[in-house]
Formats: sequence, structure tokens, C-alpha cells
Amino acid sequence: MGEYMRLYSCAASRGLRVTWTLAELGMCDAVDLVMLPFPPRAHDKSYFAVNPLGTVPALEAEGVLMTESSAICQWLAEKYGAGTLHVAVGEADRAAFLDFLHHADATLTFPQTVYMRFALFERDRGLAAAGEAYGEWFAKRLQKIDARLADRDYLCAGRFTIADIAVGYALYLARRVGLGEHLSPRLGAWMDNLMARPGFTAAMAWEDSAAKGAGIGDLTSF
Ligand SMILES: N[C@@H](CCC(=O)N[C@@H](CS)C(=O)NCC(=O)O)C(=O)O
Repeated sequence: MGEYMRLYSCAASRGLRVTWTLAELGMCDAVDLVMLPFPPRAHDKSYFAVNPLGTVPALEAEGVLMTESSAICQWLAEKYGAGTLHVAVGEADRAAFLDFLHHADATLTFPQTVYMRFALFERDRGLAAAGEAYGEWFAKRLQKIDARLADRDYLCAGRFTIADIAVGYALYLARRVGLGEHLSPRLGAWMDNLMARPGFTAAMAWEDSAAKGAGIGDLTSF
């Protein structure tokens, strides 16, 4: 490939969408993975010089810093995926593909993060009830993917794509942060199937070894 790329992330953050995509593409060796303690804004302020927002993931490539996980996955899949991991313009299901790719972060992960902040991390602020309400709101929003998967193994185009990665991450996070009970049996089985993929396992191992290499331990627990 020969192009310089560096990915900044935190273990099991939305950066997992990107490491998972790279692992599915067999590109882990082509990217310098920099794991940071979570949240970098508190534990590694030098990161603000890279990304003034302080958020992860961030991908440096072609002189651009990309800071949106789903957009990074789309860019990688379109550039390096040889048509397998994305749904191209003109292909059937292109509209659904874009819809689910954006649905993943804008509609699913968004209420999860508000839940995490006020019901888990900053519970002592007295806003836990609001946080829990966002958790319920997330749960109601699962109906769209549940219906979509009633007669499909994958969200779009009859094959595994980054729409599955982007949405799958939200369900993975749900299980990690105490929202897993809201997954229907169908969504649970879909997620188990995604997590059994060698690409998912490879991404987790890659994150783990990069985090250990950077001396990051339990700080990355969410
Ligand atoms: N829409 C962005 C959101 C990025 C984001 O907020 N990431 C979280 C981790 S999953 C983060 O960096 N939080 C720490 C902070 O906001 O300081 C994406 O999809 O990448």
C-alpha cells in the first residue's frame, strides 16, 4: 500500500469500528495504531494537538484528519475494499447502506453515550435518571434494525459490510455498558455471529496488543 496512516483510538471505543474494518481488510500492518487512555481529554492532554476535539477515533491519512468513525470506515472500504465491504453507487441497497451506516452513530450510539455519561461515569452529578432515560431511548431505537434483520443475515446487499460493523459496534457497546438486556434474541444472535468473525477477533487482539505496548491498562475500561 505504501501510504502512511496513523489511527488514534481507545480500547473498545468507536475506534473499534475502524480497527475492525482494517482487520477485515487485512490491513492491520499498514496502519500505526496509537492507543490512548480513556478519555484522552483527561489522561493524555497532548492528544489535543492532534485532534482539538479530543475524541477518538482519529485517522491521519493523505494529509487529512478524519474524526468520524463511520466516515473513516466508508473511506477505507471504498478505497481498499475491492467492492466487498461497502455497497457502491448504483448497487441495489445503496440507499439502505448509507442509511444504516449513519443510523449507527447518529441514532444508536448517540443516546448510549449520554446514558454512559450521566448513568455511569458521572452518576454523582445527580442526573442519573436522565441518563437512564437515554438508555431506554436507545432501547426503543433498536426496533429499526430488529425489523430489518427479520429476514436477513446482514443489514445490506446480502453480505457483510461496514454497515454491519458500524451498527454492530453499537450493540457490542450496549452489552459492555449494561444495556445488553434490551437486545432481542434476534439481535443477540446477529451480534454473536458478527463477534465470531476472525476480523472482529483480530481487531480486539490488535487493540489489546497496541494498548499493552503503550502501557495502558485498566484506564480503558468502559
Ligand atoms: N461521531 C464520532 C464520535 C467520537 C466520540 O465522541 N468518541 C468518544 C469515544 S467512543 C470520545 O472520544 N469520547 C471522549 C470525549 O468526548 O472526550 C465518531 O463516530 O467517531
